[in-house]
Order: sequence, then structure tokens, then C-alpha cells
Amino acid sequence: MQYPYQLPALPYAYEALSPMIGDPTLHVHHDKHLKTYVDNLNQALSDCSACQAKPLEELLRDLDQIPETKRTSIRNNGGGVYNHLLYFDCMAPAAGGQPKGSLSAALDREFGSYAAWQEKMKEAALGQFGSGYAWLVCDSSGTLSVVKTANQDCPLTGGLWPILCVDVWEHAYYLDYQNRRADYLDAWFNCINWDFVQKRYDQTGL
Ligand code: MN3
Repeated sequence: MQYPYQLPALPYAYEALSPMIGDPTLHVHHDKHLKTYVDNLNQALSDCSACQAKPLEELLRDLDQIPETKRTSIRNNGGGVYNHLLYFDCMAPAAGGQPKGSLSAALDREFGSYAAWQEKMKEAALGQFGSGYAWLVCDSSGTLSVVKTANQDCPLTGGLWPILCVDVWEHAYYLDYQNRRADYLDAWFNCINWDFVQKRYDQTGL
């Protein structure tokens, strides 16, 4: 992905994740929130030809290489684009369950079991004070860990490869769950597209 960025279509129908995540939530989240990040990222990059030439992952990985006047805007809006696209891609209708293959083995190895990972992921997502994300990431050796980030910060900036994320900004769940973030997370686990997450794990971009 590179400048000028475009808003890709949601990878499934707006009603496809209902009742876990409803049609009105996905419309606002994708068509309004993500669209705003795309527009603002393009705006931020419009007068920075050096930044325009770099793919989004590289911008986020090497934030310190970006001219200082552009850094905060690219961190927030570039992260907003990248993180949201990953979040939407990590879900699918009739998904959930448990991963298979090498990712399943890696979760067992790093966390003890799928259930233990799930508990850790939920704890990170609930423990993120205010807006942000919880992530399953791997390092350059393929070792998995769970991290949380604030606002639109992306683990790429810390040298980690994001393979799965959950958005815990209130706009992600307020229409469906009001203030009940834990209920949203329980539902989100049933939406995880493990086939996609496995592909991310197989193709680390570090
Ligand atoms: Mn969001």
C-alpha cells in the first residue's frame, strides 16, 4: 500500500458479522472512521514526496526517518489506516474457533494453550486504558507475544510484526455493547479469521 491511499471495500457484507458486530457499527467504523484516516493520511503526505514513495509498513516501521513536522500525523493517520485494515481483515463471517497448523502449535508453545492465549489477549484488551488495540505479534525469530498499544500506535514501530488485532476504541463496540468492552471481546473471538491470521504468521514482513 502506497500513496495515494484509497479506502478498500470491507472484505465482507456489512451484516455478515451480526449479531457479534452489527451492520451499523461496521458502516460507521469502516465508512466514516477508516475513511477519515485515509483522507488525513493522504493530506499529511500530499507535500512530502519522500514519504509518498515509501510503502505504509515502511513509514510506520521507520517513523524516526520521517520529517519531524510530519511524524505525529503519519503515526496517527498511517497507524489508523494500517491498524484498521488489519482489524477488518482478521474477521470473517462463520469464523472463530481455534487456529490450526503451525500457529496453533506456536500458541501452545508460547502461552500453554489456546485458552491461555485467549485469556492473555482479553486481559490486554481490557487493560488498555482508553483507546487503542490489543495485538498478537511475532518478532523476527517468529516468537509470539501479546501486546497492547494506545491510540493508533502500531507494533511495527517497535519492530514487531502484527498478525492479529482487536480495536478497543469505543467506536468499535459502543453501538452493540455500550460500555461492555468484555462482552464485545467475547464476541470478537468468534469472528477471528484464523486462515488469514495464519497467512500473516507465515509471511512476516520484518
Ligand atoms: Mn477503530
